[in-house]
Amino acid sequence: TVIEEAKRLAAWTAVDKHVLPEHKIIGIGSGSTVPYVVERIVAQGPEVNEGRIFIPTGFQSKELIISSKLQLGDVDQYPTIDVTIDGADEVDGDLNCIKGGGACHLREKVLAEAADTWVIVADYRKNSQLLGTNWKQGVPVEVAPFAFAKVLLNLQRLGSEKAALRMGKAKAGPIVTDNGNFVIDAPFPEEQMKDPYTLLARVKMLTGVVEVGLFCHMAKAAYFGNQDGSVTAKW
Ligand code: DER
Repeated sequence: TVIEEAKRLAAWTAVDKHVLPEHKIIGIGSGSTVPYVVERIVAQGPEVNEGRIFIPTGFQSKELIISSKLQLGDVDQYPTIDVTIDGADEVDGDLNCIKGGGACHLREKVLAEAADTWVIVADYRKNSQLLGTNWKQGVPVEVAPFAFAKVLLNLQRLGSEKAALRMGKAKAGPIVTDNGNFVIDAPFPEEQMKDPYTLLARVKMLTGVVEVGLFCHMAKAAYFGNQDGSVTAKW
């Protein structure tokens, strides 16, 4: 499909530009765009990948590394990472992102921060000027299950009237993250989304919040595959 081709285009462009032979410790994000990143890295050949270590951002990411027969490593062993490539739910004009559509944003943010270079890959649907323009599901907030009701109330008081616990589709009850936590999806008014860094700070401070799906001032570059086969790069 056009969207899958756009994801592949973004992923291949980013790998060709940012995953160089001298890069040995590589963070692998989560979602449906990242498999194209791994596909392109594998295509660099066994000699280049010999001696490289790949750090996952969750269960799905780990399985992708294993099934691609790449060497798996843990962030405990490699606290600093050469380059991490990941997807996003939406990216604004300053490279701030909403992430967490796949409920993987805690480990994703750890690896984004640990990386010398953090790069986003996505299809054209994620390329916005203002967060919340296309991604209407709200800011994903990972919370300790014990505190979810309190955090829900405090998010509503902070301005997210429609904040709601993310429920399973093929599972009765709320989804549970790779870390054993819940996720609240919190849509905020445009006014607040204009300053994602302030919003991030306010939400992160709420007791019981584990991590917030706003990644501000972290990305070095973002690549978006377009419907016409071109790539838009933002940096
Ligand atoms: O959960 C996340 O942040 C993922 O990176 C994800 O939302 C991006 O998903 P996609 O690559 O499947 O669009």
